[in-house]
Amino acid sequence: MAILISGKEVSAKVRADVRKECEELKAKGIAPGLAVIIVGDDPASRVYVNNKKKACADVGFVSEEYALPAETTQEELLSLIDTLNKKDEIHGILCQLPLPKHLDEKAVINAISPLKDVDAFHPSNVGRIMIGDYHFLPCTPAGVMELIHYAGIDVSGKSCVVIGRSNIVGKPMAMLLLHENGTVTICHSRTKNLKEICAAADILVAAVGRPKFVTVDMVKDGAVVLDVGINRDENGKLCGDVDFDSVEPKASYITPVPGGVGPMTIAMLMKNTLMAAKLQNGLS
Ligand code: L34
Repeated sequence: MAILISGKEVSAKVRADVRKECEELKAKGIAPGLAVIIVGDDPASRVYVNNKKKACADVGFVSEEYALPAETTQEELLSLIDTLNKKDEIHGILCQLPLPKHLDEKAVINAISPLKDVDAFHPSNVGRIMIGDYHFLPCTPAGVMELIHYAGIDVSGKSCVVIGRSNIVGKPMAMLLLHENGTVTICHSRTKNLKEICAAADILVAAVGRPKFVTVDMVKDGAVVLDVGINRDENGKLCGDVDFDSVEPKASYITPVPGGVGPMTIAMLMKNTLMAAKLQNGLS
């Protein structure tokens, strides 16, 4: 029986810390502000953006939502980002991904001022993470690390396997584990012997985006299993990348979906926005 690492619980603690610091900033006349841009009407993105707005209200941030129609042009989107880059009351800018196909995600990410880039997706922030000299960490991998710390798990010297190599999760996740002296392997769609590599992991992070992809035969006895996936199963029910029911008895620690990494992504966004407000006011 694994110990469940609750993202609900840990995210509430992170948010409580942010709330307290936000009050202190407000006493100095600084009200942290986050702008969230959502283009089109993807229902999952809508849920995540709503959760972000609620979190802002919960910690005391000002939040602005820019809900743009699916037909928005690249020029219109870049022009909005330019306005927000120059707006003093806005410290963090986030453009919810994925964008409709006709829009150029890379150009949009590049347009956000690195100082307001609370996703840490801008190449300059990505580079800073690579060399370990950063202000912002990408929210999802940072949230996974927070869960690992909260559970009291020491990464140093452990065999860590990340399944998935996206710029948003897999690659930075591997880097953060490496920073804590893990011995890190990244697996992906071309990996040979995926099962054997995963089954040797002390710490296994699943970020593939395929429902119940990680089965019990891929997990070592007593492994720590962190599930980044948010999928729908054959019955339309929310599920992770890990086949929770079969893996849970074999793992030492495991995160649930929902209520695991998802709420942490949002809590870390609050932390980054607070940091952005401090940075832009010469306080950090
Ligand atoms: N720019 N785009 C940008 N930044 C991000 O950090 C994200 N991400 C991912 C998708 N696109 C993004 C998110 O916000 C994924 N993500 C995200 C955020 C919140 C939740 C899940 C993913 C979340 O709230 N999950 C809940 C359940 C939500 C539900 O009911 O569907 C959970 O308990 O896991």
